[in-house]
Amino acid sequence: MGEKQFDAVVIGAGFAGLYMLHRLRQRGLSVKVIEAADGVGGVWYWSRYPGAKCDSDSIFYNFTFSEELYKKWRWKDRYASQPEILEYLNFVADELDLRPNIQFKTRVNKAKFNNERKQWEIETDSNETFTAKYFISGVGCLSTTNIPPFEGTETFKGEQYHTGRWPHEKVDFTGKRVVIIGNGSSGVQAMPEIAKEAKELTLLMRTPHYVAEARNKRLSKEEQDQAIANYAEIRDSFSTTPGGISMYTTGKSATEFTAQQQKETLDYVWDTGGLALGSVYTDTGINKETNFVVSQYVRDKIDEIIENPEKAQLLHPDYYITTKRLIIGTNFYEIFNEEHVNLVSLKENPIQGIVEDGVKLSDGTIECDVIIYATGYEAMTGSLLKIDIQGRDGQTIQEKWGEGRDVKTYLGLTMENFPNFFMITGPQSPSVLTNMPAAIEQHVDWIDHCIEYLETNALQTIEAQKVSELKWGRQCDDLANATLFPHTNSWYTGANIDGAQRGFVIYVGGLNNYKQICDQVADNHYEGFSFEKAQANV
Ligand code: NA7
Repeated sequence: MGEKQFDAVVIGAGFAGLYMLHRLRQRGLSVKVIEAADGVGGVWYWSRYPGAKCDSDSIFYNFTFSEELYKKWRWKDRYASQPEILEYLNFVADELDLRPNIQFKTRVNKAKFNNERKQWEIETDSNETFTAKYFISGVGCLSTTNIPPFEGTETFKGEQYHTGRWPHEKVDFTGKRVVIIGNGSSGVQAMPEIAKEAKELTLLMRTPHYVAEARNKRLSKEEQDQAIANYAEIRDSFSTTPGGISMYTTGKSATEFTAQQQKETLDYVWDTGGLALGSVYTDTGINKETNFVVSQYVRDKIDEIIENPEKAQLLHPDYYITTKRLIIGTNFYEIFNEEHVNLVSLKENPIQGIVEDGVKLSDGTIECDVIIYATGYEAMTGSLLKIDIQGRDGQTIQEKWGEGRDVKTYLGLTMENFPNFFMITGPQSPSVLTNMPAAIEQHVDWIDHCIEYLETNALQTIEAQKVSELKWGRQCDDLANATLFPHTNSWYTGANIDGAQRGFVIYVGGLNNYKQICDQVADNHYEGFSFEKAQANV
């Protein structure tokens, strides 16, 4: 066993795992990070599809825990592309010298809490067993790809790709007929790039979505300097705003403005770009009247941009805007004015299966050379459920969470029966509704302080009480039920996957409020948790 025994084992070398490693190592603990890929980056290692970008403004999409580290990095674009984010995470790994503690090309298959030794035993696909007092998941909430079980995929003679598992080599679409299934963020970002090369591009669309203009651009030297000078404000926004990012807002409901004022404001937001369509009014997520104003604005924009009224109509979303992740894109609606870009609504014409020369729909086959599955992820719980994690008495997460939506956690960070196990960006935390690095810094800092508390008080384990889980679950549900979120089928509810269990598993009260709750729990000596004391050596 020797060197395979650690104080802490962390799964994943994305934003979460890298920062967790840094913090625990600074605390003097021995740490091993286990990562399936052969490099750092997490989701940004895998999602290499053309056009892949982050939808948070780049200057917020980084760590802020170290002023020195923050000031050494300059983003090139307003929205960072996947290669640039991967470069950033490699820069962080190098600056903090993190690689020696990371074991790459290794996947955690199983983890079991040994109640006698009060240790986690973690097994990998390389047939190694690691033991650790603390076991921490940094697997991410959008990392296990969803490929719908279409019949006949193995019979297709052309190329097939999932956006979240894109090859490292460039895929050449020149002269090819391409079919893309899915128009979430990945499909919307990829299509305009693929349309530049492909002979024909056809979107198979199940649900039309709201796409706001990104207005991406190169950052000037002055803008980069300004971002660096604004370090304190940017760091502050991580903990004082609901989304861990400063965004434009009127600070009011749309109902407080005249129709003309609404139009002027929304024009401004559309022209300046980004996710501000979601933040411009304070009640878009809870007030149907405001929601309609913003939703209708986008539908009108679609009609304005797309020349063919039938296509425009097919692209009209009809759910409450922001109850699915708002998509930001560049020239997405515009490409439907190009002759070689086609749109098929699956509502009237569902997919029957994949055949050797294309995709078979109920009214015929669309022949193609390439199929792209931009069909998203088993969001929130998929990656944790893929691992056989057994807590006390062999209870598994699968048993605890049912099919994955009957989630029970305390603060989205811990669970009853799973001592010393922590989840970064777990379900029932606010993370997916926020600027991820902000949520990750908050989670990691809380876990790190919790471990410090255990170590300084000679405590062997910490474990959520059942009653705390019940109360937290109720708090999450009550908050969600006061919003429009549960009205919409989305990956927030698990409804993106056919036949999957439904359930809304996100804390919607905002990162700022969530942080206060977590801090209060810690200040009250980890209220709602139980502890076991370390046995004194006799
Ligand atoms: P998303 O946002 O989950 O989008 C997946 C898309 O694939 C969406 O349009 C789905 O339609 C569609 N889909 C999924 N399953 C099927 C089947 N069986 N048939 C047809 N179409 C299907 O994933 P992305 O990768 O684009 O983005 C994920 C997140 O990453 C994003 O929100 C950002 O936060 C970054 P649906 O809407 O479910 O009807």
